[in-house]
Amino acid sequence: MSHVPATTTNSGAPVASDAHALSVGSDGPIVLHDHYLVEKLAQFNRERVPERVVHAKGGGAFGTLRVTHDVSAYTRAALFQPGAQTDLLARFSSVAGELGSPDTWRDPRGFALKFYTSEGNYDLVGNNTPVFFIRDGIKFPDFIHSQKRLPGSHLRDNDMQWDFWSLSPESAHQVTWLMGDRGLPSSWRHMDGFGSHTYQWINAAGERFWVKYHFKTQQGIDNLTADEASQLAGSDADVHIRDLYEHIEAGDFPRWTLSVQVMPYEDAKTYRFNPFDLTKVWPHSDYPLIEVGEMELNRNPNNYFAQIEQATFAPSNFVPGIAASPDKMLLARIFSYADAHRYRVGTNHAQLPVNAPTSPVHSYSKDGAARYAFASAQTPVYAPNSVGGPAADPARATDGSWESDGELTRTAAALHAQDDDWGQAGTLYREVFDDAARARFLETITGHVGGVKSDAIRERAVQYWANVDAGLGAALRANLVGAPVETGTPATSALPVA
Ligand code: HDE
Repeated sequence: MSHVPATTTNSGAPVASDAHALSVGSDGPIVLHDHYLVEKLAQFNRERVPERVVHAKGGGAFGTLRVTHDVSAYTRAALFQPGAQTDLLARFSSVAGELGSPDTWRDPRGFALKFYTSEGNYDLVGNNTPVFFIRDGIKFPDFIHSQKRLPGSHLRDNDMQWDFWSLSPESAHQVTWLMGDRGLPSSWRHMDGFGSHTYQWINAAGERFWVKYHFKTQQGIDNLTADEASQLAGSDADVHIRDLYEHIEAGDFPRWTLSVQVMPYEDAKTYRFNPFDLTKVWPHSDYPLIEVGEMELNRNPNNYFAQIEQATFAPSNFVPGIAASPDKMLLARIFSYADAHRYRVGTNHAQLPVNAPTSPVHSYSKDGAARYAFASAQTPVYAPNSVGGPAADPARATDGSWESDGELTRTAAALHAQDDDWGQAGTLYREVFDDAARARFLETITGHVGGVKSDAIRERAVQYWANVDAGLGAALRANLVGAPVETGTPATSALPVA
């Protein structure tokens, strides 16, 4: 018989049985001091951590970023230096669905990356779309509430979703992306990834640049039809998790080409629209893609819960040479994610192996639940100190900076000539979609808006699309005349959230 290890308790002591609780006689009462029975049942009750409040359903893998081009003129970040190779973790996700929901619901897809760099972890937490629904983080909880479930019935509701969108015109660009073909990628391997926000890069001379990240799939873009997505939602809710895992197991490693758009620091002041507005893209004709390197995913997790469910990605995890920008959404996220991790995984989430940096940690944080790593007994727990403790080094760290002035205010003035909400959505619809894509798009929004029960909200939604493109609005209105009001949108047409 092959030698199998003896079963033990969590404390390592061998156990007598996994089949029989300790009882008085074979059919008598069980005894409370059967601590192994208690341990199994109590541990079972505590197997879950709170799921992510958005992006709950996902999967991921480990891999490598390999820099193939020289962008050191723009950043001194170690991971982006010529020839650098950096290990990484990627997690892809849908947004609206809870942990057990189908991978193929129409939705943006999370594209979260954690780079284990020599200067600390760098997290780039993006989506498969270059823009987003809103441009001020204060709206995010309300937006998500409107896209999820009614408080009474716990059901999704097209009226709630379109009420929010039609009252938030800044959402038009992202909703156009979403209702288009890119809302139903055929797998995580066949979609692009974006940092979405504008970030700041700082080079070795301290010069600052604004950048946007693009991860172009080398597998090619491939999308599902609404019917395919709907069928898969019923037949294989985990189709994307399965696809990624099995391709990596088979040695068919997915790759993406990383490029950046670089805007000179001073250009931002006179650009024709706010370059930090997350609902807009920078036309490549203004700032072409500059190739940086290649991302490959080549190692599956050994344990999904420990390495994917407990993975904590944070936009606040910057490294020297990379910093934030005046993008209000990015600045709100810099607070939110680390807060979510302390709540969801625990105070010392960054000490879990999947979240721990490969570079040394010399922080003055101490104690806290499940504290695992700690400094030597000789290391002081306070700064400043005269006993050789770690000292902050402004020359190495980069907080990033930019000029800013004006009264504190709660407004969103359109300060640039093209700070509008409809232009780029219309360009996407008219110039990027081809005829077939436009036809599918019209069919999709007809289905979604057709599911709105309120005449007033439906009318506002038609006007929303007419603002994007007059012909589109007219075609939608024509389709809706006499259209049956759907009693409930099918799974794949369940509206997305961010
Ligand atoms: Fe998120 N987002 N988000 N989001 N987001 C979370 O963090 C949040 C936004 C994105 O695989 C949460 O750990 C705020 C934009 C991804 O673990 C939470 C705002 C983009 C993931 C959170 C946004 C994203 C999250 C939920 C508005 C693309 C999954 C649980 C200011 C650029 C990461 C958690 C993973 C997860 C907050 C908007 C992408 C609640 C406040 C914009 C890929 O902290």
